[in-house]
Amino acid sequence: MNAPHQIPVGFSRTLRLREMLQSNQLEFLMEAHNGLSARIVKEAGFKAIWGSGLTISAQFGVRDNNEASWTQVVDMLEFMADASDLPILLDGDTGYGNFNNVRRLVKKLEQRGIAGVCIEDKQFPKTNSFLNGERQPLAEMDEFCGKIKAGKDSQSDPNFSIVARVEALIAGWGMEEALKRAEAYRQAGADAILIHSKLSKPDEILTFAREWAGRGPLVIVPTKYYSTPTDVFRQAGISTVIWANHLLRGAASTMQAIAKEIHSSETLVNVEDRVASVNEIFRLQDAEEYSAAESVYLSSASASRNAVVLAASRGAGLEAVTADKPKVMLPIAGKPLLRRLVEAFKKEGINDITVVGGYRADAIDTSGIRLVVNEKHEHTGELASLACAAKSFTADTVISYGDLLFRSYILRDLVESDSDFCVVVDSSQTPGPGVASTDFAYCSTADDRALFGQKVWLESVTSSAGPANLNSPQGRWMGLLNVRGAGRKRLVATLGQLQQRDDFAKLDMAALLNALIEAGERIEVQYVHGHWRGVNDLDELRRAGDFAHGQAPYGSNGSASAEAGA
Ligand code: SPV
Ligand code: MG
Repeated sequence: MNAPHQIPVGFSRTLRLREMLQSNQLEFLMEAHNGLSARIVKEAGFKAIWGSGLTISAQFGVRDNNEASWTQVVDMLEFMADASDLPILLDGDTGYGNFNNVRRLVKKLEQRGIAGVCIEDKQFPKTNSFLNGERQPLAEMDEFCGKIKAGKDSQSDPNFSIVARVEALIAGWGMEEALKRAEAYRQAGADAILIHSKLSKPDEILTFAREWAGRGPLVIVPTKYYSTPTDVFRQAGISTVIWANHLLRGAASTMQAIAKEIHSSETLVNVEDRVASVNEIFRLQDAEEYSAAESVYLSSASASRNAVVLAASRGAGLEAVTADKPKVMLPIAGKPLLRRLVEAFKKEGINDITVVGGYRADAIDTSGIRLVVNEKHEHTGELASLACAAKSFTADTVISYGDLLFRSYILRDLVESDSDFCVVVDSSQTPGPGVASTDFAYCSTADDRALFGQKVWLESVTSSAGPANLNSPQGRWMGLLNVRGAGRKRLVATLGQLQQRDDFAKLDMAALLNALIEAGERIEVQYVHGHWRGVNDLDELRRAGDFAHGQAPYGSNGSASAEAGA
């Protein structure tokens, strides 16, 4: 048979525990009492766990007298088995009843991935062995043999282990009785014998081991004779040592000290550096796996998303109404533009919203958003503002002008795009007198109903930084860009390269789109035909009010027809 350290972790937990019990070298089980401690035992390097009756009952705040029901114990074991892939040997007390209860226990433990159970020859309900030892009634030996047989007969995995615990020394019945019982339990089918002693010296255990003479694996619990060098157990031919309760005791003394300190000092400052960080708790809970799974399994609509809103400008052409506030705080049908935009994002489940303010940033309503300020807004353009929000690209991100009003399907369709970059282009807008010449979009194909389902790609956008090109564009870029997945990193890199340019302060979003295209990125175009408004002058501000009224829910004062026909 292989030595246990050669058993690959992928092997079943039952086999791993069985191998430990049977190996020629001394093995160790470490106590755990819940999922967190089970994880900690595994990380410390132990190969198996002792599911201690004392510590599981203590962490529930009840006594080690079967006050917690056996199903409550088994539920806790399930958390432990989930938190750690180590084999668990349950301290099953007396088996929680007669032979029939043991049969059901074994079945339930197997179903929950527990590797074995230790049952002791006392009477139900038991008392901890270190309390009133002499008054602890032992079970009748034959009856206990029946329990062992019943357990062995009911296991379906041949490697599930049943350890028989002899309490004769604890109850003061003497060595001869202990040896007699151990032999009977061995013959009844026990996979190992746990011989327990409450003396502060290992004398009883060593005598027992000598007399036992290797008839089967011996397990010990040196809680009381803890000062014995571990090599003494090795030389005595002990199979397995159980460190039975030390994590719970360590947790209790630490919790007592911390509770006392915080209570008396009324501050956390003295304890913060002496306790595990919150991040360490997240790590022990495997929070990282959750985030990874989220990106695989959450539908793109509900995955976490960010928005960055460019809102630094006062608005050329709006000076008359922006003396005390930036353009995004102008009320449209009674509600500021920015609030309408934030509501549109929230409706799409986009709750992490960074707004880059500049002019009169102090007047921006910051509820539900994170405000960052482009301090140099007077002398810089859109990309300088976007760079202020570079830290916000922690998830798929929608970058938006701050002065947009739009029908909700536009944002929904944009974030559902599976392209790394996607923009919305309004094919109803063409250059003309009184229309700003920037943001006109040249696309691989013009808008056409026959396009449905085919992808269209952006080829360039007119930018204040580039040569004017008004040769029949296919529409106007609305000021919405979605960046997803690996595209985020590439966008930040391109932005970084543009920052090296002398004219960076003057660059607009269109310059970024053009730089991405020049770098070989494919930017998907989603066409719309109206259904949105930008606000660049007083006339557009008035029309935005009409549009907003047309968007108001039925039954409110808005008219449903005002936005029709865009
Ligand atoms: C336990 O850990 O619950 C045990 C060992 O049974 S002892 O407390 O030493 O009895
Ligand atoms: Mg116990």
